[in-house]
Amino acid sequence: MKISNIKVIITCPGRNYVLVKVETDEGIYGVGDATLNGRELAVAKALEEHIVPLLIGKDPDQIEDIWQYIFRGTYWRGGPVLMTALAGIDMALWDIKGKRAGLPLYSLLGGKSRNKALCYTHIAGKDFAEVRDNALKYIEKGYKALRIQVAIPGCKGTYGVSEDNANSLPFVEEWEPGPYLRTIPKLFEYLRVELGDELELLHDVHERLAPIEAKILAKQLEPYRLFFLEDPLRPEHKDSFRVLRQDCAIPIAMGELFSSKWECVSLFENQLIDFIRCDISHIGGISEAKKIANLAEIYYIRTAWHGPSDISPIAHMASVHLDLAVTNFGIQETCEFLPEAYEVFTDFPIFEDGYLTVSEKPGLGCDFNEKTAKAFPYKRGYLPVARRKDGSVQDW
Ligand code: GCO
Ligand code: MG
Repeated sequence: MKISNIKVIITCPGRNYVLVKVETDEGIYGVGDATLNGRELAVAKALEEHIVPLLIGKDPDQIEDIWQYIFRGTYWRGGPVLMTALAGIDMALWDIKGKRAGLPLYSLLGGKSRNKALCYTHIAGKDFAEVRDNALKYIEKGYKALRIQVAIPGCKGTYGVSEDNANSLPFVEEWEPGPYLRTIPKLFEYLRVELGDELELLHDVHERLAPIEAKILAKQLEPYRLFFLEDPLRPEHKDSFRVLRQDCAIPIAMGELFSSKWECVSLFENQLIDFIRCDISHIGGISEAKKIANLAEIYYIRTAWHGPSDISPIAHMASVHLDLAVTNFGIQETCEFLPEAYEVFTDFPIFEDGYLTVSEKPGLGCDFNEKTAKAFPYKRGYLPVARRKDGSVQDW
């Protein structure tokens, strides 16, 4: 079997997605997700101009060799754009392998370690009462775990709380650590009273704090028993996690900004995090994610793959296959897709009573309709930018 053609399709069924379709001379094809929010065209060009020409004529069964060839066979390598491009190819190759074998991906990864994957989704609100009301709606749907964000008083626009953004240029949020640090512990104190002890609560700091600020927050959140505190710090200086870790009993999750397994090593070896949250679409795909999960297993660190709505259902399916297969699974982030997405994609992870599963279809078990994908053309879009009240740029 040989790779005969690779299509890169950019579609916007409510959100922009970059989809990869690897075709073979025997008619079997595989699909992958190469979406990088706000940088979609950069990934698409990297694929079309630099990566696809290398792969025509190659044997799609040789996933590891193709991965190494794209990553190590070139001098300039790594980073989010190239690793997202590589992820799109890697997923499509695993999809082909599964279809050839007639087996779902989880089976190729060693089979099921569990029958279903505990998941969480995002809840936000303009004030505490709105957060509670939204949480109750999702508890009603069956969710056992929720990631909670709230608008910060005095700050225009807050991470996790949606804002209308009519023009396509970045919305400018205002953000200040002081009000944030005063608000969040009170929010979780309120939620434990209002929602009880059983619900698993999570919070995403989104890398906005300095090390000592993160530590102050983590200490104050200890009594509310978070499932994890996500991305308290930026990934650039991993030693800062020691500040946070010392004398603080709160599970820490990290990894959505990572592009490779090497970024995980010092956090694992020094046991500075408890959950690894890489995005399968941004770290080079299923092959790299499996290696990361195996490295994490040594330290009893569990997986919590990134699963927001800005990656496509294809990547979400890949994540759930891994969740079912790896022994050190922790939790899976999930989202509700917009109705237009159901016109483009054939399958989505199956949600039932707070858990996710996948169908028994071979490979990833998700396809997309090229014709309808093309009917939703790319729309330029940016993530917001955050500034302090004095006008200076803040990490987003
Ligand atoms: C998460 C992430 C997302 C990001 C988004 C940016 O935990 O799901 O932090 O909410 O903001 O993926 O593109
Ligand atoms: Mg996050």
